[in-house]
Amino acid sequence: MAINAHPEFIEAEKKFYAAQNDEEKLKAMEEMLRYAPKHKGGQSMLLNLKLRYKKLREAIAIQKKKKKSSSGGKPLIKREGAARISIVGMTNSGKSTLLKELTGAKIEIADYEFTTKKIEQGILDYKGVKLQVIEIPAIIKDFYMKEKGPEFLSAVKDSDLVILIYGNEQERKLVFEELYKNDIELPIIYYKKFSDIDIEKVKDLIWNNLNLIYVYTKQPGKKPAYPPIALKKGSKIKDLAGNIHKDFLKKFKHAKIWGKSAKHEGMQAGLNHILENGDIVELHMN
Ligand SMILES: Nc1nc2c(ncn2[C@@H]2O[C@H](COP(=O)(O)OP(=O)(O)O)[C@@H](O)[C@H]2O)c(=O)[nH]1
Ligand SMILES: [Mg+2]
Repeated sequence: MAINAHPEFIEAEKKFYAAQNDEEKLKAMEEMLRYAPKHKGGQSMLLNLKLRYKKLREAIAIQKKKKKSSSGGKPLIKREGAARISIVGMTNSGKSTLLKELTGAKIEIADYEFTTKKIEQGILDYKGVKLQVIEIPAIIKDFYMKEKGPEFLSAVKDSDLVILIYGNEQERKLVFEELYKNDIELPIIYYKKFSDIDIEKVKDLIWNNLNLIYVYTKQPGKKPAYPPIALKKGSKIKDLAGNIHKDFLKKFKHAKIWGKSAKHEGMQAGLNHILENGDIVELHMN
């Protein structure tokens, strides 16, 4: 592209286009700057190159700072329950309202911007399973550069599911980009702002996207115990037994199963039997 460019410059430019990451790009740009034509005809190109170099150097510095603050420091909020769900969206999108509807948390809801400056949380009781729902303060462009942005984002990263509330397509994209730019690649439920969906349906939708099952344990001759126990989908009886107590695994004789995974009521099963949502399991010990 450059007129009367040094062969070194052309080499450096090739390196720039072949660069695999920002650091390599920056190095190539340094070389380009060194060998860029300094005559009058090349001035605007040189200026442009300097500007691009500065921008990239800043971007790399921010990335580094971000990594440091998201890996160090203690989390803003402790994990609770069987899973964490993060509600994200721009300001006034109805995040606090949804959090309140899902969990009954007492939080401030007001129609002025940026009401929530810290993470709010509540516990959603789904058929006896406790799930942590948190509300992240309003997402804005380049969120990670804002005060506490990295900490808020790492709370999202530490979730099992994201609910992204949006008003229009542009908002949806902006919030998604902010998550994506920060390597948050979690399952997302897109929730249109102020949509009047039955809250029980929203709870089911959340549960169905969590990759969890709940199972009831029972003792012989007794009713199933409440609350149920949450396990990862695909869990086996040995996971359930281990979850209750180490000794259960050692002393295990067999289990009796009622529910979806049982071929018939009270079916006898061993440690490798795969459980299904809503199963009732009776553990027999030696
Ligand atoms: N019309 C309508 N307004 C709502 C709805 N949900 C919340 N709002 C109002 O929108 C404003 C912002 O709600 P809020 O939940 O605080 O949003 P946040 O900033 O995203 O936490 C408040 O005035 C709410 O009363 C809804 O479903 N319909
Ligand atoms: Mg709020």
